[in-house]
Amino acid sequence: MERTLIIIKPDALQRNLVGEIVSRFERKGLKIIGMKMYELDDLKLDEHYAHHKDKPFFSNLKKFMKSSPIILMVLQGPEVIQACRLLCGSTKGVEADAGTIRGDLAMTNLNLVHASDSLKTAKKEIHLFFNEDELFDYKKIDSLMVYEEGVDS
Ligand code: FUP
Repeated sequence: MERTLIIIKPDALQRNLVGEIVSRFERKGLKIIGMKMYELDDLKLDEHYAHHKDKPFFSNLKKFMKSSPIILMVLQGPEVIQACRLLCGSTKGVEADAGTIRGDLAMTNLNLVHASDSLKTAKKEIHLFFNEDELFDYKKIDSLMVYEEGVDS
């Protein structure tokens, strides 16, 4: 079953938007199978943002991501990666569509939330932050309506 990693970033904690952001994913009908508060360090950030390590914004990005704790979530379900990317909106807040988390709540690249961008990345990112025993297997009673059929997830 498809899984994705969501990071609720330091600006969301500072701006009291954690509940608002979690609620956007919940209202969509997505299933939370893991969730925890976490403090990032250089080692994890170098791995998580390895593809950005030569970018000019890399050191500021790392500083920002370490500026307070974050919330990590794993969501699971059919097409959950695409659903979460669309809910988040494009990278820079001012350019993100209204109705998305970033489009409604952010202006800049301090954009409140991260969502994995592909199956391969999701697998890698979840493995970086969660042990399998921190991910929970349970039935969600609304899946019949959210997915138009009873999915076994
Ligand atoms: P996204 O996939 O939308 O989360 O964005 P990227 O993976 O391209 O970028 C990761 C993070 O780097 C963004 F959330 C914000 C930061 N960033 C900048 O600070 N400046 C940039 O020009 C691009 C990204």
